[in-house]
Amino acid sequence: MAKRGAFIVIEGLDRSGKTTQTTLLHDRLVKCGISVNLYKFPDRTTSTGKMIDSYLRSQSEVDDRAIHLLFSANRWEAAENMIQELKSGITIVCDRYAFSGIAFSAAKALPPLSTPSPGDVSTPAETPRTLTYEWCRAPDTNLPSPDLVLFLDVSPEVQKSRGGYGEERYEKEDVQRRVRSVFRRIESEFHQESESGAKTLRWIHIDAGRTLDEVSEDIWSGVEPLTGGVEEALARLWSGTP
Ligand code: Z5A
Ligand code: MG
Repeated sequence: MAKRGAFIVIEGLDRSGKTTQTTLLHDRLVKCGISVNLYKFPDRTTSTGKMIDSYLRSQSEVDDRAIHLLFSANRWEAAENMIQELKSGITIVCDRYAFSGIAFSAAKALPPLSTPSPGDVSTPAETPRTLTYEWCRAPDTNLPSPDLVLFLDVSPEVQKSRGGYGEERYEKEDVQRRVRSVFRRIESEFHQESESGAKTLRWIHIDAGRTLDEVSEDIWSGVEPLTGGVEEALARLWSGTP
């Protein structure tokens, strides 16, 4: 039977180099003669994406639950195309996915890890308790599951030193620390599942505070085994999760 394309997601903290590395990876795969398409979430070009873009630039206010569902809808509207491409043998490299969705929304309901700075819009006092981890995960259940997640980790100091940081809504140190703690939970749950023998996606944690080339090489070590395609059927996210 013909193999399907691999589904590879690059996730991570803000300014960790996701967009830079997805582009470098895409170009490297093309050079190897692999048929590959690039996706990025949020896709700000669609009608849901335009609402998300306006919210992220603080040009509009949207209820925390409604914006969470819009981010998820932005993925669902691309899902069928992604599935068809993967089945036809095209590899997909994706810049952020459902894990960012959970991390940024569930972080809003966590207590601040430091004294909130003036203008911090997402302190729990203003945030509905309904934004639990489980609630945030639910709308993305059954989306196509990546085969591999490459998680780029950077310290708050490195984030601040990188271009353009601080322009959008969530780019504040306390928000980023809470986001990091939710990402840790997601990562540890996938590790626990794979240790218990469950078939799950592979999650690789990468120190993205190093040079572009060092990070690219770590990414390539994870991706290279998938360049020949994937035999297993495409799995769905959290479909077996209680
Ligand atoms: N969000 C959400 O709430 N819910 C969801 O479901 C999803 C997203 C999918 C916008 O995302 C926001 O949406 C984001 C999460 C939330 N919130 N925040 N904050 P976005 O993906 O559109 O965000 P972005 O504008 O692309 O920024 P980014 O992703 O944070 O940046 P990045 O892609 O990780 O980094 P980069 O653009 O590749 O690099 C940043 C700079 O660092 C640039 O000048 C590079 O040249 C430099 N760079 C990169 N790597 C290196 C190394 N290794 N060394 C030195 N310099 C480097
Ligand atoms: Mg980016």
